Amino acid sequence: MQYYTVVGDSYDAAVNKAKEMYGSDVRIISRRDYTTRGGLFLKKETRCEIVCYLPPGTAAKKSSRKDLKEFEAEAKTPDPDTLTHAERLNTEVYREEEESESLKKARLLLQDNHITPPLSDKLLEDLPQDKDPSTVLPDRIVRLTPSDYAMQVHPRHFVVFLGPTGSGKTTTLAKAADLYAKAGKRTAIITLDTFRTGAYEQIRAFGDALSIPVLKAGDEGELLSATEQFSWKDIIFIDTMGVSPKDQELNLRLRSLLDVLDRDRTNFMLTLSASMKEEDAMEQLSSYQQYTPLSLAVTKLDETETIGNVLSFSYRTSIPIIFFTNGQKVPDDIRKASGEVILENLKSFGLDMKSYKSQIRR
Ligand SMILES: Nc1nc2c(ncn2[C@@H]2O[C@H](COP(=O)(O)OP(=O)(O)OP(=O)(O)O)[C@@H](O)[C@H]2O)c(=O)[nH]1
Ligand SMILES: [Mg+2]
Repeated sequence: MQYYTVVGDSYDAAVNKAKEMYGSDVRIISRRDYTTRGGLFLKKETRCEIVCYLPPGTAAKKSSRKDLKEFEAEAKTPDPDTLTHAERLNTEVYREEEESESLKKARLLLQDNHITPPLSDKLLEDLPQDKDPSTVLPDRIVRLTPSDYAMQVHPRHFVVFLGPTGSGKTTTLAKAADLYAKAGKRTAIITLDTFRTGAYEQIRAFGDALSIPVLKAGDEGELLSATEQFSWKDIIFIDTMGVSPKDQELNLRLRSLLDVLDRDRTNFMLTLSASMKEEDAMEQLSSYQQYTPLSLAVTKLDETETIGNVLSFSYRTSIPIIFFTNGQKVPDDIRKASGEVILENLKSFGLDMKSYKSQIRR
């Protein structure tokens, strides 16, 4: 396979240039940000170098003669598989030298927190060279993490908890229902999980303890009647069964049940464990894509060291996190998502949380 190196003033500029030169099918395999050396009369400038290739079977864009020259000049990157060990080391050493200390530190901090592209790329964009990244990045992370305060404060009439088995849907739903009840909203719970033994009893026990009414609905008719009984409530929380994407029959059942709800009045909340890898979260999202999840509940913060994977997922999908949960206790172990919770869960930044919290704007 042929690899091409393209340099631009920024990542976007390099990608656009690559597309212009080689066609829109180009795939990017790596990027490197660096600052030109500068000199007596030369300003230091930031550059982004990307290495890309065309997947087999895609035709390279037809180049004009002028493009061809540029193409030849730029297409100097060897196939990494053909490099000797010494050549690879050489390349890496060269790259190490080019990267500034602060960029290196910033990359390590993001890696430590499992923050991945495209969020990590955005965070590193135009990073000031004269400032310690551990003071610049936390603020950027908070700002770039999608949020939806309107949805958090005034949820839609139906809030449906979706997510993989055991991710914490039922417990989080009970905690959230209590949170809004305490804030003065009239809340109720309907469970669609009538298949699993003990599922209704579990949510019913939470409802009884929190004084929130619970109904179960095993078919469309029962769901309709339950929503009518609770129509005077402000928020109706709907619990679902964890469904494997492979279980087509159960997926169809869930789909036809949820079709009863008025979509415009429904917020589908995807519940994911904080320790879930980003790729697995993407897979979960694609299996629930038909419902267009509008928000995330991130559970089990207490069981993980870092939250970068879920922040990266939220950024990549533009789905805001509404809740974090941090323990098994119902209803206590829940936090509304906020800059503060994000900051508390970043590691290696050496943050003095108290003074930092007082500085942030949200
Ligand atoms: N440590 C910890 N455990 C949690 C948290 N949230 C939920 N759990 C536990 O995770 C387990 C599964 O929680 P459930 O709420 O039953 O999960 P679910 O998604 O409803 O599971 P299914 O209905 O079987 O799909 C229970 O033991 C919960 O106590 C959390 O924030 N931290
Ligand atoms: Mg459940």
